[in-house]
Amino acid sequence: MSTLFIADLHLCAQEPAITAGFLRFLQREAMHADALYILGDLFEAWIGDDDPAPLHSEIATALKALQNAGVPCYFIHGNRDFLLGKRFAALSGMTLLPEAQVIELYGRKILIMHGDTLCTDDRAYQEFRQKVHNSWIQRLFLALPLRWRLKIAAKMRERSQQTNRYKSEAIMDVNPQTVEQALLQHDAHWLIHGHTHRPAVHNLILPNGKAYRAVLGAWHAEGSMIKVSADAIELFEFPF
Ligand code: LP5
Ligand code: MN
Repeated sequence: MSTLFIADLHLCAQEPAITAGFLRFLQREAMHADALYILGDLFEAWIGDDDPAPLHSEIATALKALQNAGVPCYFIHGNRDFLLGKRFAALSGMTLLPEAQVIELYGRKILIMHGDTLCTDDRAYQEFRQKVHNSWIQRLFLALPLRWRLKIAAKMRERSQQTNRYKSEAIMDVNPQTVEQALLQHDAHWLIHGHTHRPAVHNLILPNGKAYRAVLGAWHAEGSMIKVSADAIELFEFPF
């Protein structure tokens, strides 16, 4: 048996093929797993659990079916869906996890995160993140009418795409020292994350021995998943 990890599907109404691919993945793969971990940016943008977008109930129903089939599903927020809340978690049967979580699978301790907090060279992002993770700012935002929230989110997406054009690729990747600190702090030798959209398994040498950083790919023309079993931790790209 195995446990599956995915991230960065960026589901939205404009990409129905990815949504269809995800629904097939749930049916064909996840249904037969010990558990499914979704490590953030499941959605392109999340402006509150009260958003009546049909996609949200479609995904909640499919995820709930997974739980009803006995496959637990866990969720770590990404930088696009950090407002996904208890109401959607209950509807979908997902268990919300903190931004960094150590799990033990088949005798291995694995640190899981979305990955954006590892990109510490991107100071502008880290400052932005601090602001939008302020509980009062979030409460204020969620109290706004939905149409205002849609406009603000669109503006944020636009500004992000604009600023990203002028950022170096290196700045938008993880900082190696930050990765090492995270692994040492959590006493783990495996790290699985998403966010950077740079799928790979990296070998690391820590002061206390070998370690591995496994990065999930974003879902575009293909899906990406990491499969953890008693024998191996493998990264897969697959047609959905
Ligand atoms: O997301 P992506 O891949 O483009 O880039 C990310 C970082 N950008 C972000 C911003 C998100 O895209 C915005 C999503 C909004 C949806 C949810 C709305 C919830 C609102 C909640 C309010 C409480 O995460 C980007 C990183 C990149 O990853 C790589 O790591 O570089 O970081 C940035 O672009 C941050 C910029 O440097 C600064 C952004 C300033 C945005 C200011 C918004 C002002 C508009 C407000 C209108 C009222
Ligand atoms: Mn992300």
